[in-house]
Amino acid sequence: MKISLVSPYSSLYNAGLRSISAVLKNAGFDTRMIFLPMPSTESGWNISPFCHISYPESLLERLRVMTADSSIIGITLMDNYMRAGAELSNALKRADNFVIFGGVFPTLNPLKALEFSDAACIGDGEYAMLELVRQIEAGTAPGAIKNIYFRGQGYPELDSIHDISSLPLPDYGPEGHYVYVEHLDEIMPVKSFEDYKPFMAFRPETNRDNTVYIYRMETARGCPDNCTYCANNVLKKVQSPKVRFKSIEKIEEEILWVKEHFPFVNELSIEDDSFFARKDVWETANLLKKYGLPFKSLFTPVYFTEELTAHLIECGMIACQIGLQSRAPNMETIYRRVAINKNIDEVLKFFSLRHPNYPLIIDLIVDNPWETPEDTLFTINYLLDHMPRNAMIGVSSLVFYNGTALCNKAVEENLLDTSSDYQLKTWHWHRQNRINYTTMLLVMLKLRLPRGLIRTLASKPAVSLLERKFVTDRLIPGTVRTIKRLYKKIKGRIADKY
Ligand code: B12
Ligand code: SF4
Repeated sequence: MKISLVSPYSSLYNAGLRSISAVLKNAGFDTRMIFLPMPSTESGWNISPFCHISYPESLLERLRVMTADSSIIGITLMDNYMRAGAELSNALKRADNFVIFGGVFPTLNPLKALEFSDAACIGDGEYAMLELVRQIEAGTAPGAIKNIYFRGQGYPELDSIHDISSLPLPDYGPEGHYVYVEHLDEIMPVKSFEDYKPFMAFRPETNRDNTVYIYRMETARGCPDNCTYCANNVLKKVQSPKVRFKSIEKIEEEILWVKEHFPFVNELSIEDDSFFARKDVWETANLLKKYGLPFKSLFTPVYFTEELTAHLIECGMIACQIGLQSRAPNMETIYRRVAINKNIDEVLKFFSLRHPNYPLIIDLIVDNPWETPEDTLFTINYLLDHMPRNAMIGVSSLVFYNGTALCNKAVEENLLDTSSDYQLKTWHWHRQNRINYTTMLLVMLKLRLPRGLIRTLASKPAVSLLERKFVTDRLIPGTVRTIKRLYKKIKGRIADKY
């Protein structure tokens, strides 16, 4: 029996779907994996405030042909891919096949997911999918499977995989793997591991002689913390309240596999929500050092210590990303980050004094309806005073995820229109209909404009003059859109010329 597993994500990483495929293959089933990265529809240069990921009919037709032999079609989805999932399901659903959605979107929005699919997988999918495949192969009407919410039936009993080290390594094919190549408008078979090269290259156009090839990997699932806006808020309830760590041996097994099959990989990106929170993070770093693979990771201020960070850098941590989101006391409370932001002073001091040029990325959230201009100014002034010279900031627009504490608060206070497709709101600050003046100050900081200038523009009189409806709803978004249109035109002309 054939099973097609489809991913619409722009990154080919897909730890979840690859893990499911590996488990099915180990049990003797025949899977096909189809990756449909469409970076252009997700590009920051677009101007829509929603994630409009949609497919040309020609692509859908090719997919219909490719999946005609499949009894089951599994599609992985984050919220922003909801429409993509609906389009794929509408195109590929037949009377004699079964379409199942999995990933964060159906986990958080099962009823919405069931509008477009036969079933929604809640949380871990490996063994749920295996049981589904077995039942369908046996010719019985599938039902009563842990983690699977069948349309027309009730919410399922839940289960999660306690020992994630027991899972096989992710399935990278190449047999039976296909990737949509947007500029060719073609779904190409992956013929060798070498074919992954362009998809693992980091900014290939700017790094011609010294391309960085990144392998993304998970060493854990989950996060020890529980911020009110984060999907983990729900995942902790339906998946696992505790972080599940892979053993050092399992991590080593994956690294050895990568070295053998992707010898061109020269960097790792550790995708764990909070790498510094690993109990054996020290030893894990030693392992990465042993194999000479520089790495990037994410962390939360509360897990910072000088010794640990110095050790990680010594072991090859060449960049890291830290969640701050806001430094304003009100916002830290609203986000439930009072305790976990607590070491941020030490973090910034450490990098300012010891590694002023280190590529540290500080993540911030904007467009929070409870945040006042004063709150944002508090964060801006804090960063102006403490941020290391060459640190970068990531500015994301708040998206409400169904079932999170912050989303519930917004619904209770009538701040969110739940009849709209709010799941599709983009996180790009520059694609919003309204862009606050204070957001622009953060952007100036991101662009590393002189801090003296930003301080002047962040003065109270400047903010009270410019944080006004005409500026935030028309002037700034209008200017941003014009810049984007001009950029697209110039880019188009350059492309025509060469
Ligand atoms: C790695 C990661 C990424 C990577 C790789 C994504 C990829 N292609 O795989 C990158 C960095 C590219 C990325 C980008 C983004 N991400 Co991200 N990312 C993650 C992260 C940290 C881990 C995901 C992961 O690999 N988990 C491990 C695997 C094994 O678990 P899994 O994917 O959930 O899969 C399991 C189940 O869900 C299920 N399942 C999954 N698919 C399917 C399919 C079927 C058929 C079935 C049956 C089951 C099933 O079974 C799997 C195995 O058990 C999560 C955080 C988290 N806690 O999940 C955020 C997360 C998924 N990302 C998130 C977001 C918002 C984004 C961005 C939209 C925004 C941003 N500002 O970064 C972008 C989107 C980029 C884009 N182009 O659209 C949110 C999604 C929220 C939501 N409600 O949709 C999360 C949950 C972070 C958060 N804390 O809120 N991300
Ligand atoms: S620390 Fe990050 S990943 Fe963990 S709950 Fe908070 S936002 Fe989510």
